[in-house]
Amino acid sequence: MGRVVALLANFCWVELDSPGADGITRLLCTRRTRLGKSGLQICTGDRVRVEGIDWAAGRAAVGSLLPRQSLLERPAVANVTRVVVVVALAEPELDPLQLTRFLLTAEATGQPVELVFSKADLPEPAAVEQWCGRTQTWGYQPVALSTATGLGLDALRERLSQPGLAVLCGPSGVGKSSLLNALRPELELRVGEVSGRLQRGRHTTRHVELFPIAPGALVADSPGFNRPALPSDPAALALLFPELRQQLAAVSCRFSNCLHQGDPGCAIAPGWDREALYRQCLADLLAEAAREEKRTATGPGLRQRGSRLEPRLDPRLRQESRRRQRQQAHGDEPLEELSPPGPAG
Ligand SMILES: Nc1nc2c(ncn2[C@@H]2O[C@H](COP(=O)(O)OP(=O)(O)O)[C@@H](O)[C@H]2O)c(=O)[nH]1
Ligand SMILES: [Mg+2]
Ligand SMILES: [Zn+2]
Repeated sequence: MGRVVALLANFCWVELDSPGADGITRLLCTRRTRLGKSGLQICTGDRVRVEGIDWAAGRAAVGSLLPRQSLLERPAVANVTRVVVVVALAEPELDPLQLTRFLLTAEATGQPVELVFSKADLPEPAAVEQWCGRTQTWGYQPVALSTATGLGLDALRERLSQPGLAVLCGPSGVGKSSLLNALRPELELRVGEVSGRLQRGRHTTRHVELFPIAPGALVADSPGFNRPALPSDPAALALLFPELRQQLAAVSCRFSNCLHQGDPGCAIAPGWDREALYRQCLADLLAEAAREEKRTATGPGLRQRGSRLEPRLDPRLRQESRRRQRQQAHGDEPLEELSPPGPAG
């Protein structure tokens, strides 16, 4: 038994629950892209049984996957017990809508969510206070932190040292890798470029890697991305806002499918801080759902282009996919480089 701590193209590293022959704790395992009848893909964080162990070579194969307790969708990490959303107070400028989308993805795991404001050395102290106070009204207990001055590091280390699996997520460039380095100086993750390093080499991955920071406590650094997806069910959105969740637990709306936009009989009084952000997310989610419906209704058409067949795209979809490509080209961090398969080092 063990846990997948890093994924490579066709392999994964599995950290064993208890050391095997010669004290080996980590095995390089082959994996099928999909496991058995379930069709599930292995994620970082998955608990697995390994088989066919070759202790001398440090190799094995993933035999089966244990049921997941939770799943963070992006970055894909299974069995997360805490999600840490990291946004910078400056450089890059804090965008409340982007922060909200990260918080929603985090809340969707059903696990405790921590909010970290990084680069607290950059803005005026009043601005730090203002963001902390504001997000407290959202239902969070934020930590303002600076790896430059050391502010807030002990507070965060304490929260992350409990047994479990915490994932750092947030936009690129906010200081996630710097933060993990500061919590674990011996790590030396590459700052300002890519996170994660097992050995040198040219295997690429877009996946996450897990690092122990205290006994039983793992923290995942993840490659940044800038626009997390929204849930697909509009009625589920409100429950991902802690300030609404709390009110709705006490009083329910007159209509069970209420989208809480201030209609008569709605339990949510207008004028709350994230109301505009909530409505923006709701509008984006409905637009995405409409696009999806249109796509599936039309079906996957093909068109002839030169000698090739290529998928026929709705012009709006085409724009969307160009936007995605741009986002991938500029917004996301570069691919991580990982080692070629070899003995664990
Ligand atoms: N001023 C300041 N800069 C920071 C801080 N933490 C990280 N940085 C800088 O922010 C940039 C991005 O950091 P990195 O850790 O790679 O961010 P990541 O993309 O979220 O992993 C680097 O140039 C860091 O030196 C901080 O606390 N204060
Ligand atoms: Mg990084
Ligand atoms: Zn309502």
